Amino acid sequence: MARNKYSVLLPTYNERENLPFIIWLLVKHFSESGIDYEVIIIDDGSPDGTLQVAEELQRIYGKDKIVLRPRGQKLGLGTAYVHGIKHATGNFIIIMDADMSHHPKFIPELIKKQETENLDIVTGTRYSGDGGVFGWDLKRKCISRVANFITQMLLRPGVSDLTGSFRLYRKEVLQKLIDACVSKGYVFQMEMIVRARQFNYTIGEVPISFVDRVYGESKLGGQEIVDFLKGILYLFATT
Ligand SMILES: Nc1nc2c(ncn2[C@@H]2O[C@H](COP(=O)(O)OP(=O)(O)OP(=O)(O)O)[C@@H](O)[C@H]2O)c(=O)[nH]1
Ligand SMILES: *[C@@H]1O[C@H](CO)[C@@H](O)[C@H](O)[C@H]1NC(C)=O
Ligand SMILES: [Mg+2]
Repeated sequence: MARNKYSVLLPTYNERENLPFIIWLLVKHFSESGIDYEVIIIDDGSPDGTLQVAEELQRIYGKDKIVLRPRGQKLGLGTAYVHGIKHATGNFIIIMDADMSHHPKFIPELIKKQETENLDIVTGTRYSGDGGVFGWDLKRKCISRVANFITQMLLRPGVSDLTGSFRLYRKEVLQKLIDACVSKGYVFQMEMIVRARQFNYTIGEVPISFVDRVYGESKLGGQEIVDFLKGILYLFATT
């Protein structure tokens, strides 16, 4: 059997402080478990100089491990994945945030789950087993819980964490889902799982602990919540 290769898609926008640490952890956990990998950094013209930090990291860890696919301006997360997957050479794709909310130590667990059950998708979940959220204030915890609850009621996706974005996909599965998904922003991660159910892909879950960003700014505001509700209703109406 051919050996698997894992391409990590790492979108960045103003992650200068976080990037060296997340890359160091990724390299550490991949090399310790003897897993073949590459990290594709998709920086959207961050004004804080994230790209220069990424270039330095590429010099340290090598061009085969750290791949840079920058874009000139902030074009959004959804299209960052579309852009990144085009350059991925692995047969599996891992999607995660670069702000240290998603710890690379969970990656071997996602991979093991995929291998033992031969799954199409494995998603990190904050809402079952040992999973959890750290560093969020009560307001944000409530918003996240309520959003998840509403979605569970309306869409019955059979997955406990819909808005999380720490996931492992077979490459061709992710490509099909990206082609099928229409929503943007926060709803995107949720639509991916809802569509995956429609296509009858097999999905597994691994409990993860999610830690709020220490460096950099959060953007969750009233407009995001309104967009999110609109997105759920759209999915409810069309699936
Ligand atoms: N390439 C690219 N990356 C982005 C863009 N927006 C956000 N990101 C990155 O996508 C990941 C998730 O974004 P976050 O800002 O952490 O979103 P969040 O986790 O919902 O919110 P906070 O962590 O509270 O700010 C991070 O690695 C960001 O740097 C974008 O427009 N383009
Ligand atoms: C998924 O499975 C259901 C039930 O077995 C079936 O009716 C449906 O046609 C399948 N959908 C696809 C896209 O294969
Ligand atoms: Mg974040």
